[in-house]
Amino acid sequence: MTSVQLMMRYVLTVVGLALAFLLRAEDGHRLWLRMERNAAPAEVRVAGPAKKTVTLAIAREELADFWKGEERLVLSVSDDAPGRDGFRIRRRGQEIQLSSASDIGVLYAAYALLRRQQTGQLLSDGQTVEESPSYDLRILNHWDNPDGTVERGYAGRSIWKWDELPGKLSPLYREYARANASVGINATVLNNVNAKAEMLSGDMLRKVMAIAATLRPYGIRVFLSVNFATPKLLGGLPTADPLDAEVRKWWTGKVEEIYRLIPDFGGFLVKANSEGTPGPQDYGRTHADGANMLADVLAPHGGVVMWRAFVYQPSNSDRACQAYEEFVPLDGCFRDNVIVQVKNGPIDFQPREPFSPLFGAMPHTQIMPEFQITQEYLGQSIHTVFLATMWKDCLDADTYYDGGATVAAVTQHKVSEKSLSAMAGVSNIGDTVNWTGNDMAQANWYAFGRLCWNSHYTARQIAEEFLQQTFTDDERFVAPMCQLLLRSWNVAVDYMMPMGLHHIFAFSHHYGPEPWCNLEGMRPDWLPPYYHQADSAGLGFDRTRSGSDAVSQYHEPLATIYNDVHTCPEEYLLWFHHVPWDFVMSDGLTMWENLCYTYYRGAEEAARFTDLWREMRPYVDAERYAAMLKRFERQSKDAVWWRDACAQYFARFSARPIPADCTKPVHLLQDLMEFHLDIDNYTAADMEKLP
Ligand code: GCV
Repeated sequence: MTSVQLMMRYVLTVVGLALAFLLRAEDGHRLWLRMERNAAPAEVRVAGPAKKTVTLAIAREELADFWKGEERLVLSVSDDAPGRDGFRIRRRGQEIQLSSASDIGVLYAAYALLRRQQTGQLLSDGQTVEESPSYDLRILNHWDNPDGTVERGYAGRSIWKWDELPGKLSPLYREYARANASVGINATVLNNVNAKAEMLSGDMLRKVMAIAATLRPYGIRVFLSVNFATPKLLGGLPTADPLDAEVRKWWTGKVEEIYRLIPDFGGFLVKANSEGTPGPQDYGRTHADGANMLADVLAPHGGVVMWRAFVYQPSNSDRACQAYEEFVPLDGCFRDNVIVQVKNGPIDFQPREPFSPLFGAMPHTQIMPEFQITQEYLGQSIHTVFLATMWKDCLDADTYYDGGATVAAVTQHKVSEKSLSAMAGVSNIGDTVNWTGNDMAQANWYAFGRLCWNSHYTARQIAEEFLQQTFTDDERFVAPMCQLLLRSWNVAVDYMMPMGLHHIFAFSHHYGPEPWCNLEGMRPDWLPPYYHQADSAGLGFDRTRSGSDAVSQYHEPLATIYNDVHTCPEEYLLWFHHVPWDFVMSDGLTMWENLCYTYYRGAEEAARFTDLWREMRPYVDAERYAAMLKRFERQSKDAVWWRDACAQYFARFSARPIPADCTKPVHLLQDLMEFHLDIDNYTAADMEKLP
């Protein structure tokens, strides 16, 4: 570096430091709701008869506190305004009217107006905006346990403080409700799908009641995950058989008890006969028998059953095929208040999966998508991976049902007679001060809500408005960071599992690579070699018609497109095919060369993320800047770890060298294979232990 360059770097650093000092320190707790409170309240009036609800009072207060415009605001609940949580905002001269058929719709309108203020999209005179949500139920799934731990949680402990409830209400509950309402989320499942029977004890239900009361004014209904064997485990019955009269009676009594405490209780989420959980199959019954029994008990109270389709057994059948095989024969057998909850891909929230073939395969059943906001398989709370891009990829995918219908259209019942629609996201929230561990991971909570509200929003639009509200509206920050967020999913896929590779993670905690992991005595479908199938001939899982035939679960023309190695989209190549190492891809390079180059490209791009973040220093407060820098640095090291592990490990099978123009690996394969990360609940200190 020349002395001029050194001087420039020094000057830039000093300027950066001075600017960062001037920016108020922030801990990320305010999320995207960083409006400054007015010194004097804005003029807000509630019109019409429904003046008194707490929800309307909140809407009024939010606007009085934070609306900066000159206009008077008039809120009203009226029958001629949009229903189903929708709203209308109309500007007439110096008055802005916010109306809806419900008070919660008015609250959503208030947050929409404040968002417009924050993102510079003010209404012109005469302009009217109308919105209504894409999905009826916009629901977070917490995998929080009664002991305060969070399964796949990377942001501290659970925000639900069961020990203190119902006597003490943490201020977090109200803040959580407000943040969710601000993006239109209207339901939450408080506890883990791997549910403990004790969740339904009288004591716990009184605690749930206290949370429900805090969330209610913000339009959020509470649901619980239930253990299917609760009548046995808690009720002392000899069986949990859904067709047993005593079992049904037990559930009826329990549900009545719940509704006495929580009149607007949402219903149950059930993980049954999946990964060892109990379920109706334990008694020779079907998923429909189990779901319908609970649905019948909940129906008189207006409750709903969300029954998960995440099922697979250690059988000879391809894991990717099993949910479809079990559920499609049950199409049309579920009650109207049952929704079958389907993970976006056929395996398990992998970095990239094709959409689950169940979307578009059960036209007589309400189906809802389940996405994972918490980044179990995407670098947890260390890596920055903006998931709206991935979720859009799924929602916009054409299932080819009935000649053509996207996953969004199918699940919003645009092409069937069904009515109740829902979308679930597995929460990334914990009690750490910035809620999600990684400040940028707040974008995924935000994006989930925004996409439930309107599945047509683009990932770019969501990224921009998140950045503007959560950090700054300075274009010098928003434009490059938006680019980074939009690239981040593809980059992570490139350095972890390109071209359709999947599930080659370290065992159990799923942080970091272990494509070699082959623990003796373990279920094969929990081990990476089951998925990558590397051998001297090639790489990838043969799901073609001559393999596991998973391709046939898709409607034509997809089945044929996926089945042919020459037409299969290259991002899914190794998902559907066992591909020879020398197979020539569309860029003229072999599969092996492409694999190596993609790993290297991913690692290079991850390193550039860190450089870019350094350039963002003048625009970000010191605290969040430093916390994110640490994470970006770790992410780029992890990308090299992934690259070196996978390229060198697969080279053992390909018997081909890593292309000469790729730099030398930083790590020796042997060292990486001997490294074992021991993490249960990730803390920042664990970052120091990684390769
Ligand atoms: C809640 C994967 C995760 C589990 C999770 C399960 C599920 O297997 O690793 O932690 O359990 O999915 O979605 O039920």
